[in-house]
Formats: sequence, C-alpha cells, structure tokens
Amino acid sequence: IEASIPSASRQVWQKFALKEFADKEEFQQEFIRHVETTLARSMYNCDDLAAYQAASQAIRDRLIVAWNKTQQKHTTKDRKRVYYLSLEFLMGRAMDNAMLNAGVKDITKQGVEDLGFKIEDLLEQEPDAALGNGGLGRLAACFIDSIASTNYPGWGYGLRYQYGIFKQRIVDGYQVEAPDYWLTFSNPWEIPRYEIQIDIMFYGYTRKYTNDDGKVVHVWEGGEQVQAVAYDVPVPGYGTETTNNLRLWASKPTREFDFEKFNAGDYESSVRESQKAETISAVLYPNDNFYSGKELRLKQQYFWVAASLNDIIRRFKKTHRPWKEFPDQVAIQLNDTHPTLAVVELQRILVDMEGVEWDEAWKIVTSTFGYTNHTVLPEALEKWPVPLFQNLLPRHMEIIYEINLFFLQQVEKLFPKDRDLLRRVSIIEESTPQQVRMAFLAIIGSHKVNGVAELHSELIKTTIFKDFVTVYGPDKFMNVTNGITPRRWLHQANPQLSDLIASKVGSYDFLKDLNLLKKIEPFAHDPKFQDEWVAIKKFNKARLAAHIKQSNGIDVDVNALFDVQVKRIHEYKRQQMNIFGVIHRYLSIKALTAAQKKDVTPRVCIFGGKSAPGYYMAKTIIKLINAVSEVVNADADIGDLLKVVFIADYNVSKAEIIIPASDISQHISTAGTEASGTSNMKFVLNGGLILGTVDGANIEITREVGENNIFLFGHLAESVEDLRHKHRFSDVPLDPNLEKVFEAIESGIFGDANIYGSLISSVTSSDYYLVSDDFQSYLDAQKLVDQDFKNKDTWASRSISAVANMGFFSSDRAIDEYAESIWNIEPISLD
Ligand code: 73E
Repeated sequence: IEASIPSASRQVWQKFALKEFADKEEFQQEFIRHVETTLARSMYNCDDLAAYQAASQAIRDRLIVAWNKTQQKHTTKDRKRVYYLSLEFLMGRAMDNAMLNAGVKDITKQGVEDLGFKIEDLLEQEPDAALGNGGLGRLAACFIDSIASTNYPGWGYGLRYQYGIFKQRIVDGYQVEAPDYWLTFSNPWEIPRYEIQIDIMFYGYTRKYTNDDGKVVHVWEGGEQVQAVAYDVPVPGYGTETTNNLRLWASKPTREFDFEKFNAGDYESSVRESQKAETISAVLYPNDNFYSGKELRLKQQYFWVAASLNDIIRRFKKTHRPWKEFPDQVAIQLNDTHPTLAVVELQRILVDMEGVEWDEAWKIVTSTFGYTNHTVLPEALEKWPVPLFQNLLPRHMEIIYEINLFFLQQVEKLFPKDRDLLRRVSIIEESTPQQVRMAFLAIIGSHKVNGVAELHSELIKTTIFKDFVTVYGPDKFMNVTNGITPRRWLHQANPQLSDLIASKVGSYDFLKDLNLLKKIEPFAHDPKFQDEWVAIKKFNKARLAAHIKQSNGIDVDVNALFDVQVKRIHEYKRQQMNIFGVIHRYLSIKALTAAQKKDVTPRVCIFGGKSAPGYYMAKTIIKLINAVSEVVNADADIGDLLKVVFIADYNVSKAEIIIPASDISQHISTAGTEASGTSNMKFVLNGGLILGTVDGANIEITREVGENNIFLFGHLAESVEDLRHKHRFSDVPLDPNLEKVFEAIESGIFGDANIYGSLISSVTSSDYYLVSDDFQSYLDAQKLVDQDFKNKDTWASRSISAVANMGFFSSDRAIDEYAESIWNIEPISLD
C-alpha cells in the first residue's frame, strides 16, 4: 500500500501505461526500440537471433501487462488459488504460443517481414525450455496452459535448472550426452525477481525447550543456508487476458563469499561455498520413471518445496485470516511424490513456527494437499534412506516419525491386532537401512489421491496402494485422465489442419471447447474434405522428410506409411519389440520375389527418444535401432519398401514436427505399465492412428474413437502376473518369429552380435516385459495396418472420425475435473 502512486497522480500513469499493439507499426516501433536499447544493436547489426530477442521482448512486455492485471485481480478478488508443484515443466518454445495467446501473431509476422525477416527463422532461434524428462513434465506444461486458458487462479512452482534435459547426439550409433546450455543468450521469457529471496536451511540439529506458557517448542538450527531467488515466467491463456505465473527458483549463496577467508588472501576457498550453493538448481536429473536416491536430488526437492511454501504462506498472511482458513485459500497439488516434503514442511511451519496445535495443523495440511501418482513401476517409487534424510533434514525426520505414529495408531484402532497391516502401511520401511516411503507419506498427507488414466487409477487401488484403500475406504482415491493442450498440439503444431477444421466448425472455438471437433464427423466420408485432409497429412510428411534428409541424410518417400515411435527409451515402453518387428519385416521382404514385392506397403519406421545416461539396456536399444537403420537403408533389395530412421535429440520442438506427420504411431508398453501416455493423444488429434496395447489412456482413446479406428494387440494387464510367473518357473518357448530375428542379430548382419547379448537374453530368460508373449499378436496387428493403409479412402475417413472424437483429451477438461473434485476452485474472469 505504501508503495502505491498517489490517487492524484494516477491519471499521468494511466496516460502512459503500456497498451496492446494497435497495429504492426506499433509493434515495429517497439521491436526497433528493443534492438537499439535493450540489445544495444543497430540496423547494421541485427541478425535472426537479435530479431528473435527483440520481437520476444516486445511481446513479453504485453504479457507482463496482462500478468500484472491478472495478479491484481486475483489478489483483490481474494479467492482460493491452486499451486501446482512440479519438479519438471517441459515447456518447449514460448514465442509462438505467446503470439497466439496475446493475439499478435499476424502483426508480428508482418511486422518482422517488412524488416526483412521471416517469422519461421526467428522462431527457430529460441532454445527449448526443456526442464523435464518426458510425459510428467510435459503434462505440467499443458496443465498450466489450461489453468490460464480456463481462467483459474493458479501458479506453477518449479526449479530454474541452468541445464535442462541433456542434448542427445548419436555417435557411431550410440547416444552421447551433451549439456543443454539453454540460458546462454539470456531468456526473454523470464522475469528475475531479485527482491524475492528466501533463506533455506539444510543439515544442522534440533533441540526442544519449554517456553513460558509451559509449551514444548522445537527448534531446528545450526545448518547451512542457501538463498532461493524467484524467476517468473508469464503463462498466457488462450482467448483470455488471464496470464498466470510459473515461478521457478534458483539457488544462490547467502553471502557472496567468506569475507574472512577473502581478507586472508584465500580467494579460492572464499568462493567455494557460493559455488556449492549454486549446484542445487544447476541440473535436471535425467531419469524418467526411475528413482536414483542421490542426496542432491533430495536437496533440490526441499529447496524448491521450502521456497514455494514460504512464498504461498507470505501471500496468505497478507489476508490476515486465521490459519484454519488456509485450505479455503490454498490448494496444493503434488505432481508425483517429488514435492512430498511440502506436507512435512507445512506441518513444521504451523507447529514449530506458528504455534498451531498438532491436530489442528494436521487437519489444515491434509485439507490443502492433493497427490497425483504417475507410475506403478517399482524402480520409480521414491524411498529415502533414513540416515541420509535425518542428516539433511533432522527436524523433518522427527515430524515424519510423529505423523507415522499418529497414523499407525489410527490404523491400529480400525484394525486391532493386524500387525502385518501396520508393517505394510508404515511410512518407514523396516529394511537396513530404514527407508522413508514417500508415496505413503503423500497419501497420508493429502485429502485426494489420483491416478492419470482409468486403468492406472484402478491398478494403484488394487496393487501398490491396496492397503490404503482398506484404511481410508475407496473415496480418497480417484481418477483424472490426462489431457493435452489443443493450442500447442493442434493449432501451433499443425496450423493447416486447425484451419481446415475451423472451416467446418465455423470458428476456432474448438481450441477452447475441444468437444466441438464432433462437428467434423459428418465430413468423414466427404471426398473433397478427405482430399484436403490427406493433402495436409502429406504436407506434414514432406516437412518431416525434409528434416530427416537434413539431419540423417536419408531420403524417405512421403507416400510410404510413416510409422512413428517417439518417447523416452525404456524397456517397459518396448522399443526393443518395435525394432525386432522391423528386423522381421526386413527379413520377410528380402525373402520375396520381385512380383511379391509389389504388394508390400512401403514403410518408414521412425524412432526417437532419449535414454537415461546410466541405463545400459536403453542405450543398447538405441544402438540396435541405428545399426538396423544402416543396414536396411543401404540394402538395394529393399529400396523404398523399408526405411529406418532414428531422429536424434527428440524434444518438444521436434515433437511438433514429427507428430503431425505420422500415419501410425506406436504405444506398445507391456499392459499395466504405462500409467497414461499423452503422446498417444497428440498423435490421434493430428490424424494419425494408433498401434497400441490395451494400456494407459489407449483404453479410453479406444472408447472415444471406436475400436475400428485403432489397432490394438497383446495380452491384457490382468494376465501379466501369470505370464511372468510362467517365465520364472517353467520353460516358455520363444516365439518362432522372434527366434528368427535373434538368429539374424546373432549372425552378425547388424554388426558385432555381442553388443546385443543382454537385449536378447532379457527376452530369452525372464522376459519381464513379455516381448515374446506379445510378438505374434504384434506382427498380426502390423499386418492389418499394412493392408488397411492401402485403402486410402477408408484410412482417411478413420483418421477424420478419430479426430472428431478426441474432445475428451483436452487438458482443459482434465483441469476442470481437478478444480471441481480436488481443488475446489472457480474461474475468475478478468472483466
Ligand atoms: O505414463 C506416463 C504419464 O502419461 C508416465 O510414465 C509419466 O507421467 C505421464 C503423465 O502422467 C511418468 N513420469 C514419471 N512417472 N510417471 C517420472 C518419475 C520419476 C522421475 C521423472 C518422471
């Protein structure tokens, strides 16, 4: 209040306040001002990079105006907000999205073209903001887009990694990692908030004393301090002025350096501490669906959670409400268990710092949090060794013991004498050393727990969290099926398809209400519409073919079937099954006569994805794909009937080119292992059909688009346990076609067979991912794809009706479900 401009002076202010661009001249004026002042360059010294930066600055200024207006409105309306805590936000590029949402795409395009630039070239200058591994991080990005677009008051909180997911290069067929220097040329899309600095403590010790009121008070002190500095990224909504905030924390040393050492001339060690502090937010852990148990990772988690909660509480305190109203003002969503420490930290602040009674505090905590589980894979579940935890966060460890004690007492009351149940649900696993089970802590500390697709949400209730359903009853557990933003994944990635759809829907309203896609269904059999539809697919395939030519030097035929599998490389996602299938296809084609070859449907098999740097099997799969690619593409017997391509460094920007170009995409995880998948939704939304297992969101996609518009195969989740059991305890014969594939690999036609020994033996010994069990069914489904692709009209009509029925998979729908059933928040309109 003290800092506000006096009422009498506000007219002056308003006169000069920044407004929207009236026309392209106004944009150009701003653009040139930024080139000349912000960048200190001139018309003789303005390349594409400078032009990208100046244009971004001009657009960013507008976003900031809308951002300010939104924050003011949300503060004066004083309503409940949601805070989405995610260690990953896989945003990709911002400029195109900012232009679209600010409604300045045409102005900017014409504005820069007058000055001799091409908008596409400027867009290409922007590095991806790749602060995530895969689906989980990209989901967070889609969600904050939807929260803004549907006018909910909500912020994202994350870490500002200096290095996002590594860059992948392929050398001699192998993945090689290089650091992702995304901040080299400064980032126009972030606003540093140097005034927001929060002290965060690690290590130290606890003690307790009795205060004057006879109350026992716990203190945590004597630890190391670092500072959290806020960087704000505006998140503009589409078709609304609402611009929300993504606040990312960077770590900084509390003191620049140790002055005593500095004065004593020991310069090097005087800066050592500061360097150590900065490593906390330095790099994203590059593991997807895998827990590695490193202390630095736990440090990152606490650093980010403590800074975010401090910020949220500071905001709440300004409203001068009693603590019991905290959950009426604040909802916090835990994106997987990574932010689970927030549960403990809030309890600590309330009890130790604010003097709230334990039980009342715990009620506030559990009413505030919701927890989303994203995986059932055992190797991904976070469990921290107690000694490590205790050393880093001694007071938090005590509080966890306390939470666990009260919880187990409650369970004991409900199920007296069931000692084994107590052991099974305890937050502390009694192993050596003991482990803190973060998922259990997240469940106990939240009022709602959700999975991310129907099958997954059922599975968590019957497997990993079964005992908690017994304790709490089924109502605490629910499903919110994932979604994707149609702005980026349809309109931006595939503008022509978006325009064609708009011509039939009558407007671009489907970008806000994706169910309107239904309106194109009547045109599924319209030959003219089909032609336009197919022409757009061909255009997108040509765009991808050009990219492949440029990056891989491979010529691919745009009339061939484009078969795509792009996602993180993981054994459970079964890229190995795909490449074994490719080898089978290769061997089959080679055995054909010239006449028989005429019937083959030409195919381009496209792979892309990163392996965790330490994941040997995944790296071997990449090597095999590249080895097969080299042999097949050079084989004159094969020609254009089969091409194999591995696209290096798959990321959001490449996804935007690859996804619109697919005829078929593969989502072929062992049933029950892929919680949802979200690229499956993106592919279908762009008119590609799916070849998939009965897993994750494939199941709901099938329900929406109809069984005729998807190619399903493989064993069901319910059979997986039995099949694995059989592999372990009896001799299961190898699938005969797979056997031939293995013989080919072992013959050395793809190079040194020893390289692939582990890949083959994992199938021939335990076959945990059931590659052999599903192989015949997979080949059959592929055969059907080959046949069906020949009938161009039917294929086009299936593609159109699939798209028409994808409305459900908008992330706007998912956010509405969270808002209604977990967060209890309502939209706020800005007018
Ligand atoms: O099925 C996907 C899901 O679509 C799932 O594997 C992924 O989350 C997506 C969004 O819900 C996921 N990522 C992780 N766990 N599940 C994960 C775990 C640890 C570190 C990083 C990512």
